[in-house]
Amino acid sequence: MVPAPTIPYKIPPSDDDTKRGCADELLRLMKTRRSCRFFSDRPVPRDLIQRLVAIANTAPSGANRQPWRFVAVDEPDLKRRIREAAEEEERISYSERMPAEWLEALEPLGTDAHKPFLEIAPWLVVAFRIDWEIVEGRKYKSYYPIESVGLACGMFLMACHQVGLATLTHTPSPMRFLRKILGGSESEKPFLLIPVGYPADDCTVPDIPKKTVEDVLQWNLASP
Ligand code: IYR
Repeated sequence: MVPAPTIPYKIPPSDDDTKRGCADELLRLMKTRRSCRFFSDRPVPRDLIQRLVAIANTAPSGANRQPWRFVAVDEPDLKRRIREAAEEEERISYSERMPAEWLEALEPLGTDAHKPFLEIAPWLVVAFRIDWEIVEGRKYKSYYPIESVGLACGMFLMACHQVGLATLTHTPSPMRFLRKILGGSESEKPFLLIPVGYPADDCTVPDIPKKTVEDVLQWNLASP
């Protein structure tokens, strides 16, 4: 392949104080984002989901291959089948597959194998990771597919929150059932199941702390 032609890249100028104000405002908003496990059945229009996936689709990706596909599900029968299959896997996970240490780590979240939100949330957006694609008979491998689809999902979550929609990053494990139910080629692996909607009126979330920026940010060399 030859290098693509180039086009100018510019960002609208703003002064540092404007940037500080924007960053502080965005931080204030993002600090209010929580994983939601109690959804309302209030509908969310399909075109909003399309807009949010379009935002996810702007994510950077290995060799610009965009190794993701999002399947948006709102049909009640499909949601019911997804819930049933997820709960079946989760029952085994909670009772047999997850070691005691993992179960202990989940205790503060109060999760169990019961996943009614999979039927109640108006949309289940399933992100698939694409490992390769065949285009006009030629096979194109993905590069850094896990990182890439993770970035796209992160941008999707942030976009949902910005427009006022709640999400959950749900990973019923294993997730093979999602391809069986939703179809797709063997080059696609379920990556994340994201219920999207509004929190139920009586929704609560665990009161758990986050690390501070000082905890997670190192400037230059580690102190000895
Ligand atoms: N998939 C299970 C267990 C679970 C695992 C992790 I790591 C979490 O952060 C939360 C839950 C479930 O969804 O219940």
